[in-house]
Amino acid sequence: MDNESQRLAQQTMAFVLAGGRGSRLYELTDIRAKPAMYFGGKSRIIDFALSNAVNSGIKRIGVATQYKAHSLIRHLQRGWSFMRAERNESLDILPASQQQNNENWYKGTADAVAQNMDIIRGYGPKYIIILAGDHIYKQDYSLMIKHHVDSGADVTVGCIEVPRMEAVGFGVMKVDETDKILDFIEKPADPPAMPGHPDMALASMGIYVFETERLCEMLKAAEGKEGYGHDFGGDIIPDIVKNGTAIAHPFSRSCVRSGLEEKPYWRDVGTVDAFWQANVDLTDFKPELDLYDNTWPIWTYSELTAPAKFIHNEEGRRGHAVSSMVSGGCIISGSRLNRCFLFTGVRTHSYSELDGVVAMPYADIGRKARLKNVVVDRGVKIPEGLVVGEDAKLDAVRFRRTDNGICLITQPMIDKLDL
Ligand code: ADQ
Ligand code: ADP
Repeated sequence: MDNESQRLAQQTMAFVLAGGRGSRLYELTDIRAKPAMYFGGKSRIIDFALSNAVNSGIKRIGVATQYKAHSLIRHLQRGWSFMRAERNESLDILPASQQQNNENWYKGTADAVAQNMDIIRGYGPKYIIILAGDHIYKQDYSLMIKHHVDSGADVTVGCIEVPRMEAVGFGVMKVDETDKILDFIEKPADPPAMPGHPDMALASMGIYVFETERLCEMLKAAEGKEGYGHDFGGDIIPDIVKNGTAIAHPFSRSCVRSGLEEKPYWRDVGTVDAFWQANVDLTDFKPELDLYDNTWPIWTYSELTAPAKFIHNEEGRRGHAVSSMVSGGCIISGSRLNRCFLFTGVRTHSYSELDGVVAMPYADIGRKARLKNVVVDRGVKIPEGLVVGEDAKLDAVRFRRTDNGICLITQPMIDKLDL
């Protein structure tokens, strides 16, 4: 980070959009917003965007919450209170107006910013970086802010190359050799390919840098327009591409990588399959994401726990785990684990066999259970002898089984079983 980009980061406020539901995670987001989902043992998904902001030198952060915000707000209060006013730091939690059970409090992502403009301007940031609270990646935003300032554009949009068919869920852009965005289509049914790469498309990461006053004017001007959907990807960005200057900032220019990481890492863990895969991938011999990189820490709320414990049971059966990650407070008693990811405080009891299990905090795996390729929600008590992952038909009836054969198990699903 050079001095210039550091100085710009200090003049910037990060505004994190954390209100979305993440409906493709099904029951996992019934009680919590997607940004509050656990990821990688200790953290929640939102910790990645927030840590990137802090590690980039940004001192002002606002988090807009909306859908099922309780777990998220509690996490932010517990884990992020180290931001101190005495050091000119702040983390403001900005819930949509307090009506309950109404999913339209903020009309869209741009409205979430517009409604909080007074609070943002109160801090006087010259620049604002809009972030989504639901991706896993490490990025030095100060380099992107510098790119924005150097180019003099109205907006700078973070972008990444994705397989063309996956781009249907993203904003897709066409750029020239100076990074100017020539065309931007939100969620196209048939995403345009990148020149020379027929299988790839250039997708928006949903990260935008603006000059604050300029954004304020644009949001005000948009209000009067017919058909305004209050969305950055659907309205504001395409409008700037047509009537102003929008610049694309390739993720590869500001992603943070340790010696271990070969490629830039950016994941949307918005489906049960993607969530399972991204966690299990971390147990690889050489994972694509380095969680052990002390130079770019992922800050979080960490419960006080005793160390993980591996024990023989009374009959001498060993408890062991290979190619697995086991968080604090876990007790592996007389069970065998392979390719598993256990979050805080998980218990596995004697003679249980676990392969490809992602178990959220305080899950409890009963004796003689056999689980293969599952996600177990927080605190679920898996009964003695339960077998999952060996009979696709039965699993599909009992649990939420994906086309790729991953089963999501929650406590209500267990309670309904007739064992
Ligand atoms: P989407 O993925 O559809 O597209 P969107 O639903 O707009 O994302 O949500 C973006 C972020 O804002 C998410 O973090 C979500 O949690 C949050 N959010 C959504 N509605 C909100 C609200 N009313 N209040 C507060 N927060 C809210 C966007 C862009 C695409 C881009 C992808 C990249 O529109 O162009 O490609 O993100 O993931
Ligand atoms: P099993 O695996 O046979 O079902 P348990 O899970 O009841 O057995 O306990 C196995 C062992 O785990 C206990 O004998 C003890 O050593 C250890 N253990 C269980 N709970 C705790 C705890 N709260 N603190 C420390 N060790 C514990």
